[in-house]
Formats: sequence, structure tokens, C-alpha cells
Amino acid sequence: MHLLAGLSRPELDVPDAIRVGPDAISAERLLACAAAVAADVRGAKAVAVHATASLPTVVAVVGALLGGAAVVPLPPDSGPAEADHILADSGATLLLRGAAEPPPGPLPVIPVSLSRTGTPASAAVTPEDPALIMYTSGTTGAPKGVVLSHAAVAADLDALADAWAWTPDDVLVHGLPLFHVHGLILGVLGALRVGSRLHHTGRPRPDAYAAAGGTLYFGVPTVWSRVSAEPAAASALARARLLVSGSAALPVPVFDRLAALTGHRLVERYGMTETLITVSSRADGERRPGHVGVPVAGVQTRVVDDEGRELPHDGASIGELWVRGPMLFDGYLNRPDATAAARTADGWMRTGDIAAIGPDGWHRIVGRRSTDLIKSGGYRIGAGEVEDALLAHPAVREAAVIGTPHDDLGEQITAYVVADGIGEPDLIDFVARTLSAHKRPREIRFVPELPRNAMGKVQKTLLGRR
Ligand code: MCA
Ligand code: AMP
Repeated sequence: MHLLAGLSRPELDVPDAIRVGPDAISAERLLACAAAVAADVRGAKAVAVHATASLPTVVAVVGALLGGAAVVPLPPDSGPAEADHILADSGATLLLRGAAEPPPGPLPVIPVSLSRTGTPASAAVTPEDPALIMYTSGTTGAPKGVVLSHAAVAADLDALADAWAWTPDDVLVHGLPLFHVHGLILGVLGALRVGSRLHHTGRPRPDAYAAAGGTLYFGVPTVWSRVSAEPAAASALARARLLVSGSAALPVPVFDRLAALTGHRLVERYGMTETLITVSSRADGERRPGHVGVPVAGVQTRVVDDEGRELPHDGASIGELWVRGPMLFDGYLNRPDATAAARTADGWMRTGDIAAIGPDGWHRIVGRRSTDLIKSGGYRIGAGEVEDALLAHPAVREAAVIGTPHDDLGEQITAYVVADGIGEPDLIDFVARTLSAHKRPREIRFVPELPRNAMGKVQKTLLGRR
């Protein structure tokens, strides 16, 4: 079955089947617009998509997939170095983008519009072919390209449709960015595979969620926290069928407030770019605050100690979570070393998350192994990348970046910097010119020196206390 099989469902045969912000389109029209893109990309192995939250982005992604090219979503606010890295590393040969702002850049640009159509004809793709290459931060260095096959994406979306009883009768609502797994793979390709209508609200604002009148809602914990702070918006969601949270830990008080305001106990699910979504609570099952649920169809999980020995599923033994299943990535593009380090020979992904599994199979995520991966507003940010951006400023002598607790964002990026003659706003601006907006430090604490151990390594665990 084609990845986007749901596009032929009669439920999508309406003029506003797929809405993004102010623009809406029927599935038939989407296929016709995407066909023009598919003809343009035919023969290309990978194409980049300037992934604004807009309908042309959806047309570009569908067109590229139908044309047999792997999609490389480019965050629209990427800094110049970030964008150059993604374009060069991915091997993308074309850049697809809405017609509005033709950019300078290294690649030929294909303008994508809602008025140009072609004749639908899918290229021959096999399930093993790459569907997407998603760039994601590691603890150090530039983001790595996560290669996800058509088969992996299809397996995950089918497992989620099963877990969430997601059908063509649903109307999916969210306002998440279209360059990550959550907003793009689950939030767009999921709807187009299941055949449910999609209403993307442009931004994930509580009032927009309330006005959309959907049945199935996606959000990161920051979004749900903001909804829970607006009782009028929250109560409008009482009419929905299912509210789903993911990408970071959902605080128990937010779960409780939403239950009181909406009557819904949120479904929480867990995943990562490299594995897609592997664990979730179910539409037809219990919802347990502070827990992320049970493995979705086809997934095996285990927790292991530092030597890789499996720990008992007793709810108390805490170790690294490993996952295995048909939705896992093929590897990091051009990085066999990093792929080998992340995965065992028999196919387990070492997630880097610390978890406990109960005797009933319920998973609880306790934290991360490394302090160098930060989750802020649901975005994954590598400390090393931000440190490199800070150190590029001539006034900065040393820099160490950590995540510190933040009521709204879960964690905020806090930088400890040894520098002469520069202030906080100027340094934050400097980073913002190099990296995407969400990678900017929220706070810079200037210190005379960084705490180091006898080997000279910065002791980040001591930093949060300063
Ligand atoms: C931000 N601002 C700043 C700074 N940082 N200003 C000065 N200094 C800073 N350091 C500005 C912003 O530009 C914005 O301005 C305003 O402050 C508010 O920013 P913020 O608090 O960040 O809120 P926001 O812009 O409303 O964004 C919150 C958000 C966003 C909507 C929740 O973080 C978001 O879209 N997160 C989703 C991330 C996601 O999709 N992750 C999925 C990864 P202005 O208002 O002027 O713009 S995939 C994944 O994790 C897996 C597979 C999974 O499990 O799903
Ligand atoms: P990303 O690659 O951006 O998808 O980030 C993946 C990481 O997000 C995981 O390794 C977890 O640390 C975190 N994550 C995703 N979902 C959850 C959740 N429900 N609870 C706690 N952490 C989560």
C-alpha cells in the first residue's frame, strides 16, 4: 500500500480536507498540485523542502514522495551555517519552496504553488527507499541526518492508528512545526495515510485549537500547559475524541488540570526522530499520568544497565531504554560511526533515555543519560552546537550550555560563559544569527571560570547550582 494511501478516501473529497492556516485544499487538488512537483523532482534522490507551516510545504512533501525523492525538511529559520550543512550533507539537489521569497543559495529552486497542477503518476518506490532525511541534534557537532524509509514511516503510522483508534472519521488538529517528526510525519503524513481531515492552525495557540473543532489533537507539553492555563479554550476541547501529548515529558499537574477542564485524560506517547513513536497509551486503555504507555504494535523494549544487561520489568529498576521494531531509522546519513554507536548489531536502538518498565508493561521515562541533549518546548537541542556558536564570538573564551528547569518550556537553554566586553542581549543575538531561533540561550550567566575536574573537563552537574 502506498504511504499516502488515505488520500483516495472519500472523506478527503471536500474542499477543506487539508487546511494549513488560511489555506485549504481537497485531496484531489492536493494530488494534482503534488503531481506537478513530482514531475519536477523525478530522478532526484533527495530534495530539500523549505518547511514553513504552510500548504505549499504539504504540496512539496507529497510531490517529492510521489516523485520518488527523499524529503529533507529545512527549518525555515535555520541559520546560514545550519542550512548549508543540511543541504550539503543530505545530497539534496533541489530546493522546493513556496513562491513568495526566492532565496539566495546553492541549490536550484523549484517554486511550489497551489495553482500549478500536473497529471498524477507515482514513481516506482520500494518500501526500503528513504522517504525522509530528518536533521536532528546530537550532544556535539552539527545535526545528523536520520534516514527514515517508506516502510518505517508506514509501520509507525499504522501502529499509531491502531493505538489511537485513528480513522477517516477523525479531524486532526495541531499547529506544530512541519520540519520534525511530530508535526510533519505524524501530523501531516499520518492524516494523509489514515485519510482523516487535517486542520493545521499555523501556530499551536490555545484559542486556535479551541476554534478548530477537531476530534484528535496533537501537542507538545508546552502547548498543553498553555491550553491548561486558558480555561475557556480548554473547555472547548471537551468535545474532542482524543488529546495526545509527546516530544517531552508531560508534567503531572498539566495532565491533572486538563483532565479537570476538558474531561480528557491525555494520551501520552514517547519516541525519537531515530525510532519514530514506539511507546504510547491507547485510546481503548488506561491513561497514567507520569507514564508514557506500552509498546505500540511491532515494538519490543528493554531497560539495561551500564554493561548492557537487561534489568527486570519491576517498575523500580532504572536503566537505559532500548527499543526495536519496524519503524526504526536506517542509520545516520554519512555517519556509520554514529550509527554503530547508537544501535546494537541485533537491531536495538540505545535511546539515551533513562526509564523503568513495570510488570504490566507500562513505561516511565525518568531522564536522559546525557546532560548535553536539551528538550526545550519539545525541540531537541545539542549543547555542543550552542557552545560552538557561542565560542565563535571573539569575546567568548569559554562556554558551557545546560538545560535548566523552565515552567513553560520544560527546560530552557542556559549558557555559562567566560567572556570580556560583551553583554547578554548581544551574545544571544549573535547565536540567533547562526542557529535556529529555538537554539538561542534564554539566559547567559557570565562567570569568571568554568568548574573543571582534574582532567580539565567541564563539570556540568555543578553548573546548575551556580
Ligand atoms: C525565544 N524567544 C526569545 C528567546 N527564545 N527571545 C529572546 N531571547 C531568547 N532566547 C522569543 C520567541 O522568538 C518568541 O517570539 C517568544 O520569545 C516566545 O518564544 P517561546 O516561549 O519559545 O514560545 P513560542 O515561540 O510560542 O514556541 C513555543 C512552542 C514551540 C510553540 C511550543 O517551542 C514549538 O513549536 N515546539 C514544538 C517543537 C516540536 O515540534 N518538537 C517535535 C520534535 P515571537 O513570539 O515574536 O516569535 S519530534 C520529536 O520530539 C519526537 C519524534 C516526538 O516524540 O514527537
Ligand atoms: P527528538 O529526536 O526531537 O524526537 O527527541 C527525542 C527525545 O524526546 C527522546 O529521546 C526523549 O528524551 C524525548 N521525549 C519524547 N517523547 C517523550 C515523552 N513522552 N516523555 C519524555 N520524553 C520524551
